[in-house]
Formats: sequence, structure tokens, C-alpha cells
Amino acid sequence: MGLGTAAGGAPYLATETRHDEPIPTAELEWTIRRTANMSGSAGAQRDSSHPPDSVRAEADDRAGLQGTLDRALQSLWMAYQPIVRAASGSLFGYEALLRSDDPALPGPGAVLDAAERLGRIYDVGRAIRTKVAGSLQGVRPPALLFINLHAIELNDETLTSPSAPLTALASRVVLEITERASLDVIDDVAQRMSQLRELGFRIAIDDLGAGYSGLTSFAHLEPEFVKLDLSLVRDVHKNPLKQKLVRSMTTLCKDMGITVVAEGIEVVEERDMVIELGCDLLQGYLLAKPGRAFSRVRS
Ligand code: G
Ligand code: MN
Repeated sequence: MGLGTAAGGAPYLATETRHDEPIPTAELEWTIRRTANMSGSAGAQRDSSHPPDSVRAEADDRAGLQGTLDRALQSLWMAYQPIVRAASGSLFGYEALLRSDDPALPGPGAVLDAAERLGRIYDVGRAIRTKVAGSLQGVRPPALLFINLHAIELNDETLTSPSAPLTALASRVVLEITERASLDVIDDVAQRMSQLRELGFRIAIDDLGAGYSGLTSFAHLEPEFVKLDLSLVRDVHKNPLKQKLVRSMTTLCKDMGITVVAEGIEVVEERDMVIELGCDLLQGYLLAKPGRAFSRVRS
């Protein structure tokens, strides 16, 4: 992988507690009860000067998790999985995938869950972008790098900041926004999209077919790429309904000038079927597993 970037040294890796952190439920409930008790009966005030054990336990837990997440952020690394052209099998780009070997937060799901609980998704995204920027020299142009973005990160100002590590490299980067999350959390989607595009970033809708937003994300994001979720790809050669869905997506996307990526291809039959159904780009264990290095693609 060759990622020598010291995560702790990067200016975007602020690890201090954020001001907009959600307050843990038990703490909040206790504070409300305590405030209410101030004007309540003497009996109700009896135990209000100290938080109960459950509140202290949750606060300790949270402090511990902060430290654990800080440690995981220092040691996280990125795996890279090739994306290839359906027509020729040649390399089109790589998807960067978060990896964590920290025993307390093993795997990307654990890191993201902890970050969500602590209101620190921005810290994780910034760490990822710093890592990816440091490794982009290993990707020979015109190959592109696809990076997953949590929808909430569209609100992060550093995503478009001129001094952010990825900004100068934006034309080599595709930002994947998952269809699983709602875009309602974004203050002004259209304005953020145009800022990103001005810098040269391209946009992909990720996991299409797995979420709830349907096709509204097409209108909001106007993506250059659509990535079909692996649930649509799995056994597609055996399932006429999946074939119809994939065919209608590729027809629609062709009409709109959008490139379609089929994700999670594991067997030859799935690969051959998605090619027949009009997918432009292919990704999955059959082609290449994610790895530390920018691996070559089997022909
Ligand atoms: O949500 P997103 O599409 O970014 O998730 C990609 C995930 O899918 C990664 O964790 C990656 O390791 C995994 N992945 C990549 N190729 C395959 C595959 O062929 N099969 C399965 N089951 N998972 C895959
Ligand atoms: Mn993805």
C-alpha cells in the first residue's frame, strides 16, 4: 500500500471533542430530571446532586470509546479494489476501502459505528481522504480512485477547502455516495454538488438497489457513475427479475450519459450476465479482491 502518511500529523485529523456531539441519552435524561427536580419536591431532590451509576458508566464508556477511536484512526489503512472495463477487462480505477486492525474496533463497520455514536464521522472521513491523497501517486493516470463518502460528510467544509489534501487531486477522484442514506441531512445538496464539481470531483451513487431513496438520488446528485448493489448482482444469471431490473437501469443510465458499475461479482456467470445486460464497468472478488497494493487485474 505504501501509505506512510502519519495520520496524527495531518491538519484535518482533529480528534478533540466536537461541539456538536450528541449528548448520551442517559446523561440527557438525568440532566432533565435534575433540572426538573430543582423546583420539585424535597423527596425528588434526594438523589439529584450526583449522576446515578448508569450515567457515570455511560460517560466512562464514552470516554473510553473516544480513546479507542483515536487509536484506531492512527492505525487505519486503505485497501484498494480494481474496477475494470467490461469491454476489454482493462483497469479503469480502484475503490478505496477502509480497513482497521485495531482489536477494539476491527473492520470498517466497527470504526464507523463508533464514530457515529461519538458524532465524529468527519474525523474518519478526513483521515480517509488524507490517506488516499497520500497514496494517489501509486495510481497511474488515467485510472481513477473511488472513495466512499458518508452522506453527512457533504456538510463538512473541509471536503471543498482549497488546502484539503484531496482538493488538488479532485479530477482523479470519484466520490461514492451511498443510496442507503437519506440526503435530507444535507443543508443544500445542489450547492454542495456544484462546489464539488467545480473542483473536479465526480460523483457516484453507491449501492443502488439496496436503499430506500429510490431514484430521487439521481435527480439530486446527477451522478457520472451508478454502482449497482451486489444484492442485484448476486445470482443475476438465475433470476429473471434481477435481469429486468439491471437491464432497465443500464438503459436509463445510457440515456442519461451515466456509466454503470456492477459490484460484488463473484462468479463467471454473474460477470457474463451483467456484461450482456449492458454494465460498463465491473468490480468484485472474481476480478480482484481488495488489497494493500494497487493490484494488477487478471485478464
Ligand atoms: O458499500 P460498498 O459498495 O462501498 O461496499 C463495498 C464492500 O464490498 C467492501 O467491503 C468490499 O470488501 C466488498 N466486496 C467487494 N467485492 C465483493 C464481492 O465480490 N463479494 C462480496 N460479498 N463483497 C465484496
Ligand atoms: Mn462503495
